[in-house]
Amino acid sequence: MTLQLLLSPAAVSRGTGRELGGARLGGGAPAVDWPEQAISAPLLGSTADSLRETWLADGPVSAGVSEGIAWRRAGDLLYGVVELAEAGFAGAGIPPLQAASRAAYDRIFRLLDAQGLPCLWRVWNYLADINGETHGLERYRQFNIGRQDAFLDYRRGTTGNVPAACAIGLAGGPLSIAFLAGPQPAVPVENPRQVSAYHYPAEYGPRSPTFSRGALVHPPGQEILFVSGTASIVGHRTVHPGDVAGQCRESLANIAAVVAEANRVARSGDFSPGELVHRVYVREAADFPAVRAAFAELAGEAPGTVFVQADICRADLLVEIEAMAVHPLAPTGR
Ligand code: 3EB
Repeated sequence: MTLQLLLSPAAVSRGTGRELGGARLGGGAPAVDWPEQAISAPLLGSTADSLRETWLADGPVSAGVSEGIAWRRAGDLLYGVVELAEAGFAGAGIPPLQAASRAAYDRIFRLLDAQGLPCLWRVWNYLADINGETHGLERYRQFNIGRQDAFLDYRRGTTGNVPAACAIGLAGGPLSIAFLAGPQPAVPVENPRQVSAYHYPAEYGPRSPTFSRGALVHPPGQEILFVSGTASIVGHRTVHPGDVAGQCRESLANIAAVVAEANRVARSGDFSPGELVHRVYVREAADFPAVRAAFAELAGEAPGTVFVQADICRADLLVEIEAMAVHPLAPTGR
């Protein structure tokens, strides 16, 4: 059961029955019948108003809805999307976003256990007003508490073997979490230039974020590299505050470091920067020309790159970049 990532105009919405799931970026596109994460954020430099990213399986898919998670399964691969309105979690004496985050991950872990596919490989997290403060705490930090609580609830480690991820702020909307899971653990990858996020010191919040810098995952016959959302952080500190081009270059240097680390353990041969598909989040639309220029300097044409206007999880971060690539794997290897 192999996977293929398809980028298409969102106007194309008829399924073939082989869609595992995906994401819709931008606004105002028709609904589809596979789990699709709505990322309502303006596309930058795109002729289309919206784009669709779809994971296609090469065999039959089954589908279900479990505790509000819309999911599809192909062989031993599972993709799901859960959206939770925070209002439904008010009144418990803890910040609603924190409660919703814990509930969302608790539900995901129950689904994975029920499906016998316990390993969370890659998670895409989106929340409204990520840098806003309520209950005396920045909302991203509330999310981190709820997420970590769920990992602890289900006796999952909160360091080391944790999924690749991104956590991005949108203008509004529910907490939205999409995920890809499988039967065997991902091979986590860290970045020697950065403190692991799960070891960030307390100055970034009472609980560290639970994600790895990257992950190698292995659908049968494939190796996929996921590079998590990557920002202008060296050690644990933001570098180049106020300099969006500098932040973009530093983010790409961090991605190069993650790819180099991944290549130490990759089973399918080296991943090269040129084969990565990037998603670039830019905080201020006005910074887009500078980001595009700095990105092109280092990454060249990079077909498949999508630029999106969205908020980053630290107020001083102006850009964040995630990336992925798919390799075939020789039949003998696993
Ligand atoms: C950082 O390196 C930037 O909380 O899941 C990047 C990727 C970031 C994932 C997450 C946060 C997350 O700390 C922010």
